Amino acid sequence: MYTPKPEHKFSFGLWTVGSVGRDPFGEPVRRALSPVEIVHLLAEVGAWGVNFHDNDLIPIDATPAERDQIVHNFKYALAETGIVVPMATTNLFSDPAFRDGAFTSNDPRVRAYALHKTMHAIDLGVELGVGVYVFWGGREGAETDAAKDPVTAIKRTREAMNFLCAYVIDKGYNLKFALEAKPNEPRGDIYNATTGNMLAFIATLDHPEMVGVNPEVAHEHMAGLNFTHAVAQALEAGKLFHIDLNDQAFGRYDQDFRFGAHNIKSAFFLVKLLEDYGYGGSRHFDAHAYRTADLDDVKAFATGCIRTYLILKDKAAQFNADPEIQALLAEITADDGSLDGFKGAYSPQKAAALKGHTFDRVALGQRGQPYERLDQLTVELLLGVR
Ligand code: GLT
Ligand code: MN
Ligand code: MN
Repeated sequence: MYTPKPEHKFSFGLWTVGSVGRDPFGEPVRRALSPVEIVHLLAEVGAWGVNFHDNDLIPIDATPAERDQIVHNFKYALAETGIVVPMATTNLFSDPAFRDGAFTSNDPRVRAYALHKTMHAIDLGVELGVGVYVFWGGREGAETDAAKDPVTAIKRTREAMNFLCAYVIDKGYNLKFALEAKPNEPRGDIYNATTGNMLAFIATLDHPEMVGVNPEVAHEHMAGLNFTHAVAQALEAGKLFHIDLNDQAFGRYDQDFRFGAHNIKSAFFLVKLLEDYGYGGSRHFDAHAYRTADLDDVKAFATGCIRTYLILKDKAAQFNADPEIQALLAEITADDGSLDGFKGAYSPQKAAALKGHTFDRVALGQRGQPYERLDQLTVELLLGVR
């Protein structure tokens, strides 16, 4: 019943199941798996796709011959397993060259190098069949606003995105961009810190139709925000091109936990939103196993992400079919049609009639709503007693 199928579009980044468990305070705890080994691991747990940063696949200092060999081996593993590559991205944050950011660096040579590196990485992604290219800003932020004018940073980001959109158009690639916000890591203040910021920024680009968002659960939670609402805004705007699923306790360090590991209820409302609105993109798990995990436990982690999604998808269908829940929803949203004349588009007549209408404000304020009952039914459904 909770068996993953290709149509579910479950994907993982090479850096996710491949994480060696390094953190700011500790050394690796697991052996580094090769990209080929990771592809086989993902096939074993029933994933559909694998995503990568350019340097997850090809070391930054690889020779052209090494690159070709790696790509050849990777393609062979993909063909052997049937795993696809739906998304790729650029590592614009690990190398010391990017210590002051990439597209927003104060050093024009670094900004040019970031474009150079991204164009090569886009070529690589397209060679492997990706349809979505993600931009997570990494170090596009600041420790001190004395060093960089934030308006300049926005303008530099726009210039870079416009350049890269034009590159994709020029090359005739069938590729969409997805911008991923994160508020306060690895620098304390990152530009375009939330999905909402990204959506507003996209509207200012030369080719806004090519660019959407890649919201991540943990990143909105780090900002103390409701992730489902951020995703709803993106979905409603036709901008949800990709999604990074994981989990994160509010107020903690960047945890990248297994999907549903912490906030089951918000994970449920997220899955319900994605399924109710027929989101058709990747369900990408951008998460890491606990640092305590060994290889078997990494597989349990990956399987857990997938199973939790599928269980919650099933719970969403149960919610939509539950007579008591649906009766409550019908009661909550009931409309006797008596004010239909005021609905819809503006007209001066409608406005005048609405202004002249008498409302019983006290009666409006006396109506209670059974949201406690509804929420408790939701909790009981999630706890498996309905
Ligand atoms: C990094 C980051 C993620 C991004 C990845 C893509 S890398 O792990 O924390 O949220 O999605 O660059
Ligand atoms: Mn992410
Ligand atoms: Mn993250």
